[in-house]
Amino acid sequence: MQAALAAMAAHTLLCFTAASAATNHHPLLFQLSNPTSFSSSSSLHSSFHGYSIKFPSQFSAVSTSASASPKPLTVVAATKKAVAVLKGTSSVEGVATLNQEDDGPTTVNVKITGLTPGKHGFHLHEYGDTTNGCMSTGAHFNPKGLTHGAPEDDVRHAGDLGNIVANGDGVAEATIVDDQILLSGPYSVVGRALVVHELEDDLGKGGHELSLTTGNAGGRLACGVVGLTPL
Ligand SMILES: [Cu+2]
Ligand SMILES: [Zn+2]
Repeated sequence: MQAALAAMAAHTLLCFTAASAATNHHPLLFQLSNPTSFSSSSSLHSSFHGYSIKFPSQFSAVSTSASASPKPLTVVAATKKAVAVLKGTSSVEGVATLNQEDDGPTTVNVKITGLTPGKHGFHLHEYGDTTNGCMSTGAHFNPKGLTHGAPEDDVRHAGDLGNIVANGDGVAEATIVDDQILLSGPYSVVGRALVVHELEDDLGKGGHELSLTTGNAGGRLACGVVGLTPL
């Protein structure tokens, strides 16, 4: 019976492998295509160990030696902490840490170097997607569907964190306390991205056609995905 299951599983594995290997010639395909690979169940076992395909539960007999599944990731701590490492295509880079205690506001400590002196728009953008650099992080995080504004405005994007100011050495350091960029709940910003901009954010008041969407803050110099970090 176990041999039959193993053979079925092997067939399943071969189908999976053949499908995925059709275009990239995965070496495992050739190993399994060799009939001697099926001559004993032990060789099947060794094949499974090196390959992460998950079998239906009825095939558990051939994968009982797999290590115990890891505990599911849960975020239950009252205090949450996250970090974003900002990088881009220029020399601008930095780190932001985010802390939230219980249901209080989030405190962002940010330091960014390589900037031109002066104000630079600093936002929490919707997506933690950097496949196309900072461009693919989407627009300002805006779960309430409002227009762009200043952090202290009632009408603002949740992601509107205003400006950070670089000194004469191009270094901007700031501590921002904000109650709209939470680290838990349905509007959590974990998995989204912080972005620092080329220009000053006019906070929605510049009268430019982009003022009410982006604050007319110009290009995206650096960005980083917000991810959980140990407390
Ligand atoms: Cu932005
Ligand atoms: Zn905005």
